Amino acid sequence: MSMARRELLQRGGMVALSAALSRFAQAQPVGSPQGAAQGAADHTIRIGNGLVELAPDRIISTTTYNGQFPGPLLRFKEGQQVVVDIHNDTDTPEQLHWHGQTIPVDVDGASEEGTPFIPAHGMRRIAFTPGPAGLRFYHTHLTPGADLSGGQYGGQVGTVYIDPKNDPGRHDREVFLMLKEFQPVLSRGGDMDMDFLAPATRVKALEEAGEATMRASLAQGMPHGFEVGYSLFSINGRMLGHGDPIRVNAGERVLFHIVNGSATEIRSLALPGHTFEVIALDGNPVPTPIRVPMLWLGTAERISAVVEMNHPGVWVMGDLADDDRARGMGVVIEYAGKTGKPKWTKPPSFKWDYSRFGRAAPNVQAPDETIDMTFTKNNAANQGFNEWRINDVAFSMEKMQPMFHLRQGKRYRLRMRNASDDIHPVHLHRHSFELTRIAGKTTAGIMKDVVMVGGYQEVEVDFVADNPGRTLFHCHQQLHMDFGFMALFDYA
Ligand SMILES: [Cu+2]
Repeated sequence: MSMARRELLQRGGMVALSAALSRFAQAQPVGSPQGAAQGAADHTIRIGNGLVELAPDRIISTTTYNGQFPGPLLRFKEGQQVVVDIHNDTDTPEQLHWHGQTIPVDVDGASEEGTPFIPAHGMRRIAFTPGPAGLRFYHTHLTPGADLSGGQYGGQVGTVYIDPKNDPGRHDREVFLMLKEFQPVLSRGGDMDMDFLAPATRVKALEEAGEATMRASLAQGMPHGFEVGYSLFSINGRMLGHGDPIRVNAGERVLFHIVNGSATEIRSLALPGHTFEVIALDGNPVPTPIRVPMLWLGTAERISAVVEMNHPGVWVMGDLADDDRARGMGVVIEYAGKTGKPKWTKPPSFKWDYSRFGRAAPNVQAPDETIDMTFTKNNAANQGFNEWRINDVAFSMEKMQPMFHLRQGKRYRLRMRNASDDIHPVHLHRHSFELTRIAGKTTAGIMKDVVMVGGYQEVEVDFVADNPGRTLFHCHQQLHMDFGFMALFDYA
């Protein structure tokens, strides 16, 4: 007898059993909540192939949620349980990760932690209590490695907004933006801007070590490890100029919720003549909401920002990189009564410094323990791909061994030291962390679940071990994650 059937019998559901049995034969009712296995789900997600029309002559076939890209916007209420049915119509077992939520291992959506797979041509019903409030997202969580049709290279990305118990602030309306590239190709060198972070302070020892390792590899005749580039770029699944414009009225305050849904890319966003008042990072309100002329989002980062529409016209809101914008990374903002060709002007130069949104921290709360992590790159070491290591260990998907052991209730500091010249948007599952030191500068009060660690820089974040169970830490750059850049925490 299957687990599912035994559970149903124990709940005394003989009457409902025959009707329910075919439906639940492949399901795995999970979570403690009574009744989660009965009745209709609050949301149903179907993983399957779909067509995405980025532009009339740019229609791509990829794996999607509910046949659309982005996946449906899911609105949850903070603290109010949801039941979600996830059907997998593909030939491959799947994981659906609820990024940025403090939920149990069983539903988090990471096999490394022990979340059961959604079987190929099967389904899982899950139930969980959403939180914390704010902008989250959901995405597939596999390691496709060299297969650029798999994982987050495809269309399995959607936005989650968890409505807070209290209203977040004054605005006239909300607009959700999903930034995403398609048609990935392997290349031998990145062209991404790596020079936008502040402070720019590098740690000399990390730089010397990283440069020496790289020189030695090249001297042995190794090529540079593969990178990924894209030919198509989109906002909300449409290339610039091919979706509906965002229509605004002069004087309006528009709250943008922006998700970087990329598998590998760091994105920037500017709107000529306007500023962004950043009110939340990764969905969490910031202590100091200030105005900035542009936004930068590492892979999987989110920003909520209010734009006061005080510069009438027809504008391109887009990426600073001309090539990426020309290939679709932008959206038109059109004021009522204004017509003409959308205009783009390059904004003045500006460095992205997380600590601007924090509060000064003369006395940062001391952690119970500090965990040191050093990130290293082994150039082109794995079939031409760079292999990534944390404290000299590349994560093994076969062994899945926890590297760090936590004690419940303790406050931990991660001191991350990047001995490579890449920026790594690192992510901690099932917890939020507080930024405490960015490239030598102390800060406090900024709660996030992804942080960009600059090339040869050091970043410190603190978190409280308050959500027991295996917890995955990884770089959110898909190529880095798939080739070693992961580690598991568990709770003793
Ligand atoms: Cu990385």
